Amino acid sequence: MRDASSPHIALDAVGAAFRLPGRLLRAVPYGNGHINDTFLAEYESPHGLRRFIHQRINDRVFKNPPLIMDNIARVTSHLRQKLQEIGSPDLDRRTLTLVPASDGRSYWVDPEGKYWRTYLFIEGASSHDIITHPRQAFEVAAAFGTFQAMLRDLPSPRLQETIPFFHHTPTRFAALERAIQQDPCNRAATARAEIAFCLERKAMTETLLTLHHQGLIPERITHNDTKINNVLLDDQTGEGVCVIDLDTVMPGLSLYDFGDMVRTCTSTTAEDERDLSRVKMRMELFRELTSGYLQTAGNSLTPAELDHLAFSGKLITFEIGVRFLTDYLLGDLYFKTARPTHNLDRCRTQFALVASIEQQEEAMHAFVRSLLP
Ligand code: ADP
Ligand code: GN1
Ligand code: MG
Repeated sequence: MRDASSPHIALDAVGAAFRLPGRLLRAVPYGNGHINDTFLAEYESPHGLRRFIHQRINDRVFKNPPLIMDNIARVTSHLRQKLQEIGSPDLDRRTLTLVPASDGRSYWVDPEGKYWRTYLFIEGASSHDIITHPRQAFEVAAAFGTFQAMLRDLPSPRLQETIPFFHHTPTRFAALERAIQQDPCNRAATARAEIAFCLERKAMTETLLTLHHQGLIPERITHNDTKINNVLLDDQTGEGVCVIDLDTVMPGLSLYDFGDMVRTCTSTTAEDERDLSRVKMRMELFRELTSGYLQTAGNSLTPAELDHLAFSGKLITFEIGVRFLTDYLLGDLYFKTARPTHNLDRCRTQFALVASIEQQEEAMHAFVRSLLP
């Protein structure tokens, strides 16, 4: 189990490495991300209190942090330019803004060789782990849909792949099969039902890639981690303000993004809910989500993409469940966990949602069709 709080980190040294105003007052671990170590830091500046996010990049997950930072710098400056062009009043809240390190680079390497970056803290907005109002599903989807639309004309070269085969479902499935076979922690016996659930559904893992190879689903610039808490919603209006967590922005399929929104925005339960009777795909939330996505990214979607919106929810929920199960079998090496069976619990929640989507997939699909001209 990885410890998220890391008490020995000297955040004053981190702060000193970036071009920040004034003196560090305090810094605390922040947010519920599963990957990076995130801190909210307050500085006393000549203009009053200023807040920033310091983030230590997880180098087990991201093997080449400078490559990620190169993508993020290109993406955020493109977004800023697009926002400027449309006269957006709120530039510092509508896209992440990197604070440069003292040497002008977008990151700093600490004496242990760990990579750090700093963002302006986005004030007056919050990330949510659970949907509490249907409108939030619309706002999350509209934010990711707008993000995708604004990146359509990102100047070349192609973005770099920060994690190769990230959403390549057959590769994820093969990793699970290896973990089952090797069973290094003798945990497979405790997950027999979940393993059987996976093996029965292997066939669906190829579907999107086949369509892509047939030329029916194009490569796009996608976010690839479109879970609900990677969008900040305005605290006053509830509007989707800013898409965050840009480490996995890279070439991908739009259905990866829509699918992960279905996973995290159509059930009112947490990702690790243990009462599986509560885990349900709620049609009302799917309707909001689909409307938000089609209103912002819909124009550019091909018929095959539109035809697979409902399916993508099932596939990506299944894929993330497969990843949680794999990590459980391997001894919790990848995702941060808070208890010994945390990854197994998360996997069970995903598979309960997959089962719920299977029961409603035809109705979801019919709703998508009803929105099309
Ligand atoms: P991880 O990759 O670990 O998920 P994130 O980049 O998503 O890390 O950050 C973790 C959390 O920190 C987010 O869910 C969000 O709550 C918060 N956060 C990150 N960046 C900002 C920011 N610039 N302004 C406000 N909150 C932020
Ligand atoms: C991780 O970083 P975070 O917590 O937003 C993971 C996603 C998973 C998600 C499951 C780089 O997202 O792929 O879908 O957990 N990010 C990475 O909650 O692996
Ligand atoms: Mg995140």
